[in-house]
Amino acid sequence: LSARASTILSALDIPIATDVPGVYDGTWGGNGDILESVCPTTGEVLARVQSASPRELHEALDKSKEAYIFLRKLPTPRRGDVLRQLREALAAKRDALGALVSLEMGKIRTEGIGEVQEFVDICDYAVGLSRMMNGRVVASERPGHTILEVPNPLGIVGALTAFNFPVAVYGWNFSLSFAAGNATIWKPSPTTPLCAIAVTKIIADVLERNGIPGAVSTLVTGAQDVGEAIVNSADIPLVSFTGSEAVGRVVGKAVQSRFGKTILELGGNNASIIMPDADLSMAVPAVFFGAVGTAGQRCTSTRRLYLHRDIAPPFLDALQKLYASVRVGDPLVGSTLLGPLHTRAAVETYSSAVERLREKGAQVLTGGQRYDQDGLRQGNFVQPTIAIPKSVDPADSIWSTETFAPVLHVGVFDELEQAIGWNNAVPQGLSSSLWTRDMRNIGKWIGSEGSDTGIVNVNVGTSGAEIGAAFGGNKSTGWGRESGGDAWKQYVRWSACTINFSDATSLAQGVKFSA
Ligand code: UN1
Repeated sequence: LSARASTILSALDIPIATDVPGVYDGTWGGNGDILESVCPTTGEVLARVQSASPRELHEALDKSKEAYIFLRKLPTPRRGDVLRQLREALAAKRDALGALVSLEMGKIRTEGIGEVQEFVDICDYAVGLSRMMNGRVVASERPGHTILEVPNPLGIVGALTAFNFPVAVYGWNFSLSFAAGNATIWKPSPTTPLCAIAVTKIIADVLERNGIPGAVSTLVTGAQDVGEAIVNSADIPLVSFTGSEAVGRVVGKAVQSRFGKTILELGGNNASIIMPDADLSMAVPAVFFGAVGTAGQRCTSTRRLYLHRDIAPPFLDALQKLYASVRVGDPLVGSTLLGPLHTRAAVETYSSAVERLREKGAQVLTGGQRYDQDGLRQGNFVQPTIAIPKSVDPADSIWSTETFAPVLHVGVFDELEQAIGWNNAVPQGLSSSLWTRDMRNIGKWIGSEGSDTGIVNVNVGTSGAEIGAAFGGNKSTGWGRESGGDAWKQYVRWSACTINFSDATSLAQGVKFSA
């Protein structure tokens, strides 16, 4: 193993030069298939991870059930206290864990650390929530009666997470799920098992110190079969899935067919709209970050750019200058802005998307190739690309599908209504952003005639949401909401309890039923 990798793994107590156990339910194990964690920058195999066998999966579920029975009795503010300790433990490892994200996933240093910060932030949020996960008292129409709406834990929550946020998405789910009193079982992306193992070690340590069973945060690394077992398990009332629309459709149907609940965080196909009165010194760098940041591998990445005709030429000039200045290379190097795509397969997806754009007569302003010079050839590096398709036809797959790579599609409009129409005309509905100084445009944009996405920004790019707001999207993005807002309410079962404190019975709606 390279020194670059071994330093990072050692700092997080991940074994080097032996197979790494990838299953945790209070004890570590892994007798299933081997998953290889491959560094997207160098192509080196970072570790061989032992995934869950069917039997271990079964045991992990049993352990999770027992752990839930323990956790549901712990008062909610006490759970909050454990999350406060977890917050401290994560913050203490912020740099080391951030480096592992850069090493294994490929995002740049500041974004790797930022992702750990998201987990820290959501812990803080859940600590606060742990004193505020309140139900309601409802006025009853009957004398001497009271109605309570009571949140109770669900049981086991399954979290199936994606490669692009290998730490934070579990953080969003685990923090709220734990505060609500559930055990959580985590199947991470098969290509980022080390991040999951490192996070689980940190959580397990905090749980152990508090005498809480480790299986309240169970880890089962594995491939499709492990995911399917969670999706189909009647013991898991809520499945939170982050990934593609194609897989999300299968997960959604399967969970629905057994009357389970889902939180789906699927594709984004996010647009930024630039009005002629926008401050371009703010808008251009924001579009640059939205489209090129994380090498275009956020659900919230900017994929469509709609420019008002009056500012289109200067905007594109300024944007191309930024694209030309991008520093590409090892994401662990502090000055790098563009790391690799996560997998070889993603490079293929990128190349065929660019090919299709060319076939369809799009003008490729910049990019379109792999980087294959020395130092980059071993990794999955691709040039960030700006393309102007011949026309804006939202029905064309160029516009209607999400390509998880740094490809930005540009269209030119004359009226805001037209751009909002284009924004809304795609199947996905995650994030969108309008750049303007005119409050009339803002009113239109955030109102009933405006953007139909879950995240609707003004003078803020499409990506980089804070945890305080509910995160998620509408339409084929799946309607799920995670982290802030009312997201916690999905991690509980609600009981409407009518209690009669009086000495007489009475029926609702004044119904009489006596002989
Ligand atoms: C994702 O891409 O799945 O808004 C999550 C953002 C981040 C989270 C993205 N806070 O870009």
